[in-house]
This record gives sequence, structure tokens and C-alpha cells, in this order.
Amino acid sequence: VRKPTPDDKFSFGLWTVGWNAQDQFGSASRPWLDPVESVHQLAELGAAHVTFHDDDVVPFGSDAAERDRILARFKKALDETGITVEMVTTNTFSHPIFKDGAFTSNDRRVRRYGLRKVVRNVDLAAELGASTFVMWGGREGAEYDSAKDLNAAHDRYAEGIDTVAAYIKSKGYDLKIALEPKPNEPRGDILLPTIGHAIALIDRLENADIVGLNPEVGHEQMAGLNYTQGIGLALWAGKLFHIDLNGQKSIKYDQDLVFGHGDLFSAFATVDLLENGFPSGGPTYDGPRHFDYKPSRTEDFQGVWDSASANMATYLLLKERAQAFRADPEVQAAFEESGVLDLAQPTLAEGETLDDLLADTSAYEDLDVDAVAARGFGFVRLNQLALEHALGAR
Ligand code: GLT
Ligand code: MN
Ligand code: MN
Ligand code: MN
Repeated sequence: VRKPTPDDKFSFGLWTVGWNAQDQFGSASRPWLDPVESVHQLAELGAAHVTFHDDDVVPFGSDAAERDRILARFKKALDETGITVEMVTTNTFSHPIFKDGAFTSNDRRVRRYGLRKVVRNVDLAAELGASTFVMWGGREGAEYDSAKDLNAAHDRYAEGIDTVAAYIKSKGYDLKIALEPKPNEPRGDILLPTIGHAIALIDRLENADIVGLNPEVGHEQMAGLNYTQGIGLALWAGKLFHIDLNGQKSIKYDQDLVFGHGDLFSAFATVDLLENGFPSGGPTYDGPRHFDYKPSRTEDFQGVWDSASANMATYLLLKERAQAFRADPEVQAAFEESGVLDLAQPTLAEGETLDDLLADTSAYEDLDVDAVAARGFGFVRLNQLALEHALGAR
């Protein structure tokens, strides 16, 4: 695999490579990494950007002078490496104050504190030139149905997001908010569990124009859903603002594996969509290829950097395979035969009304339904062509 370059737009959360590998059952197997070291290492490996939570760079509770000192040192690392910050997010889930959520905590003092913490970080995001502000509401939810007034919770969630969005607009920042859905973990059930749920809430916001999504591969797959289909909906709705790529093996705890180390064939479909777009055109994603994974607890620092490289190598391999897939004349013929390209044709002809359709006897009364039903779509053959391209056999 060729070495990645900044043109590949690869991006990593500082909480990914930096993670100390502590889990529910065991203590840390590595120390937290200095963000400055991560920036240098990632630049070395060919990444273009980093992303971070406020607390990843400036420890929770640091005073103003300490914050300035840490940020100056961090900016120096950015300058030295050419790495840029494309996305910033806020940690509203680690400190116990957020144990019942931030924007939707039952305790109003927490909601007001959470809003302040987020807004403070919006200023930092703008200062560093980030274009996306992610909101992962991992603690917004409950373990018990009786614990939350769900009507009020959605009101407060919308209020919080709209307040931040209005602030961004009032400041004239060139920044968009991207909500990150997740079905569960750390809460028993998290609000806005899937892409579809999040879109439903976004549609009701006053500032919906600058609010979209940051869907994560594993989070949709934890709910048994198809990630590619989910980002397809987000693209169609004009809401795919950012992506979190990683790997997950079926419905279980959030694994945050290297991209492609979970459902590899699904990852192929995802890269095919991101790189080649929909078969008949439509909205495309040209933002950063952002990895949100965790180097496994078994790994030492060599393993951390090997896993960072593995994300990029896997993506580049799948990109190459997906391009070959689309360029193959046999595949194009199979697309035709399967009707994949016919789906772009509107069901009613231009200018045709429903009354015209009702009057069209060839569409209903005279249609030989058994003959139409007899058609084979050839999807299995098409899928096998995809698989053979994915495996590099063509
Ligand atoms: C946390 C979570 C991720 C989110 C991050 C953004 S934080 O690591 O597991 O999926 O993307 O807040
Ligand atoms: Mn995850
Ligand atoms: Mn994520
Ligand atoms: Mn994560």
C-alpha cells in the first residue's frame, strides 16, 4: 500500500491514538499520550488533520493561564507539522457532573454548566479554523424508563443544540454542528440512537441549516443497522457533515476497531460510496476521512502507530478496489441488468399527474403482473462481482 499523504484527507481524534487503554474491567495498559507527540507521529504517518475534545488537550479544571500555555504549545506542534484541526468536540461525558447527561440532565445546573463548556469550546474551534463541531451526547439518556421525561428531554436537547447553533451564527463563525448518534454505552439507552432519529430532531430545529451528522460505523452496526445505507440517507438529506470510520463486529459493546477490521465487506461498500458516489450521481461527501477507533488494550506504542497506519492503509486499499469495481465494464453491464441505474428515473414522467397514471391502463389493468414478477434482478451476480473486486481477484 502506498504511503498516505495530506491529499488523502486522513484525520484522527487525539483521544484515539492517545487513549490509555483503560476499560470497564481493567486499568490502563498504556499512559495517555502527549497530544503534541501524537500530532508529530500522525504527521509522520501521513495524516492531514487531528480532532479533539477540549479535555484531550487541556485537562479538565485547568485555569486560564495553564490553558493558554498548553494551547500555545499545541499550536506550535500544528505549525511545525502542517497538521490542521478540522473538527473540535466537547467532553460532556467523563466528569461525574455529566452522569445524567449534559443538555438533558434532570439537574438544570448541569445543563447550564454543560452549555457553558460547549460554547467555550466553540470559540476554540473557530480560533483553530475547524469547520465542524461534533456533539456526541453519550450521557444523554437513561438506564430506566421512569428516569426521564422524554418529551422534556427532547425539548432540552433541541434547546441546547439550537442555542449553540445560534451562538455560532451570531459570531459569524464558519462552523457547522454534527451530531453523532449511538444507541447505547455508556448509558443504557442514549437519546438520538441512530442517524434517522438524529435527522428527525434536526428537522425540527430553528437552526437546522447548520446542524447535520457525524455518523460512526460501529455505532450504527451496534444497532444492527447498515452504515452505508445510513450515510446514504444523510447524504440524500444534505446532512452528512462528517464521518467517524472504525470497525465493529455485530451487535455488542462498542469495539472501536480499526476501519475494516469489523465488517470488511460493509467497509468496501462505504468506501465505494464515499469515493465514487451514488451510481447515478447525487450528493457526495468530500470532507475528511476521520478515524475514531481505539488501539486495542493489548497493544504497546508500536501497536498504537501500527493501528493508526492500518486505518489509512485499509482505506486506501478499499478505495483502489472500489475504483476498479466501478471501472469494470462487466460491473457496469451488471448494474444495467439489475436496474440499478433505472432507479434514478422518476416514477411519473415529466408533467405526468397522478390522474394521468390512473388513466394509464398499461400501468395497471393491462399489466401482465406475472410476466413482470418473473424478472430476475441479478443482484447476487452483481454482489459477487463486488466481492471479487474487494478481494482483488479482478
Ligand atoms: C468518545 C466516543 C466517540 C465520539 C467522541 C466525540 S468521544 O470517544 O466514543 O464515538 O466520537 O465526542
Ligand atoms: Mn464508538
Ligand atoms: Mn465517534
Ligand atoms: Mn468512540
